[in-house]
Amino acid sequence: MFFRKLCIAAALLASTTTFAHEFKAGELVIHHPWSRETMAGMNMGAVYFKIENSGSKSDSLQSVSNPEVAEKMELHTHLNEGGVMKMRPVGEVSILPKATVDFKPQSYHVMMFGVKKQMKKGDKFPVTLHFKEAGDVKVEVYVEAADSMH
Ligand SMILES: [Cu+2]
Repeated sequence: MFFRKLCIAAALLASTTTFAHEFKAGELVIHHPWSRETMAGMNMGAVYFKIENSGSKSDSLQSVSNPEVAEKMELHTHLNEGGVMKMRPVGEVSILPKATVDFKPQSYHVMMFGVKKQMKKGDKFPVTLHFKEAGDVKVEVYVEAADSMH
C-alpha cells in the first residue's frame, strides 16, 4: 500500500513537471504554451496557450516574437464569414480582469511565418509575449503531436 501511494505520488510529480508548465508575470499566468510538430519543408506554424488574469486590471497581449524561431509572428483569430471559417490578424488581444483567454485551434492563436527549422514532437523553443501592462514575458513552448488538439 505504501509503495503504491509512493508510485502515485511520483507519477503525479512527473506529470506536473512535464505537462503543467506555466509562467507568471504580475497578475497574469500563462498556462502550457504549445505548438504542433511540422512536416519537412513546412514553414508555418501556430502557438497556443491560456492566459489567466487574476488581477483587477485589464491587460492586453500586443505581440509575440522570437526572430530566431520564425521570421514573423502574428496574433490571429478565427472568424466565421458566411459559413466559412477564416483566419484574420488582430492587433491585440484584451485580457480582462478575472478572465481567461484561450489560444487554441479554431480560435485565437499565434501564427508563425518563416519558421526556421522543422519542429519535432518533444522539442521546446522560447517565445516572448509582449503585454501592454505586464511587459515582456518569456515562455517555453512545447512541441506536441501534429494532431494534438488540447
Ligand atoms: Cu493563423
